[in-house]
Amino acid sequence: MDVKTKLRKYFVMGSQDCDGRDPEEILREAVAAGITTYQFREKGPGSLQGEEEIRLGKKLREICSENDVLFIVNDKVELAEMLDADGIHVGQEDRAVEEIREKYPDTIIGLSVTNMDEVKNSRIDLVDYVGAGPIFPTDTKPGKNPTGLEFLKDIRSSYPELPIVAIGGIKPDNAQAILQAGADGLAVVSAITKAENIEQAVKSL
Ligand code: TZP
Ligand code: MG
Repeated sequence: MDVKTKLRKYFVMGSQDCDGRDPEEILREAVAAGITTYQFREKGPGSLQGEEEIRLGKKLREICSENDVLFIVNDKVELAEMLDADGIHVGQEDRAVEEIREKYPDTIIGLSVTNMDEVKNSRIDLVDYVGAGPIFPTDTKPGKNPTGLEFLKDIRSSYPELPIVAIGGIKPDNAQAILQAGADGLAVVSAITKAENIEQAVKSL
């Protein structure tokens, strides 16, 4: 399966997103229901750091390996190497894509973009996909203005072949519109972590 196909159902989660539930259990349920990529993102209030983060990362990495789910690490390049991740996802303020690509010729690199200027000013030629958003308002990562679906259409028309993963406020009821606007994949946090029924949530994305 190529990377674009693997990005289709992209679950982003750290322990801080789990409201006290076991992240391992949530990931297992999501994997069983059909997610194709998982991003390990320990970030913000309540997140694990250091040894605890590594310990959890190893367990989650193993769940992905056993189930043929791509395992991507957010921001932390050294952690990604230590966990033998399939890829690294960085934002505009994180480690430069050039530097990561030079050191890891074969890793999957994802880059966050929040507007067309960022897309045009980034080394799109060096990344495997862009994470575009927040598309809709979200409480999970407040502070950025939602782009709306137009952003996906704009990226798609400028870069017909570029894998695009949409993120931010994505729920089963807006999933189809997002795919129709040009996204190849749907990245979600709360649509899964806060779902009453994880299986049903994943299946309807
Ligand atoms: N980056 C842009 S929006 C976002 C991230 C990590 C959070 C998305 O969370 P949710 O709960 O799927 O809206
Ligand atoms: Mg980042």
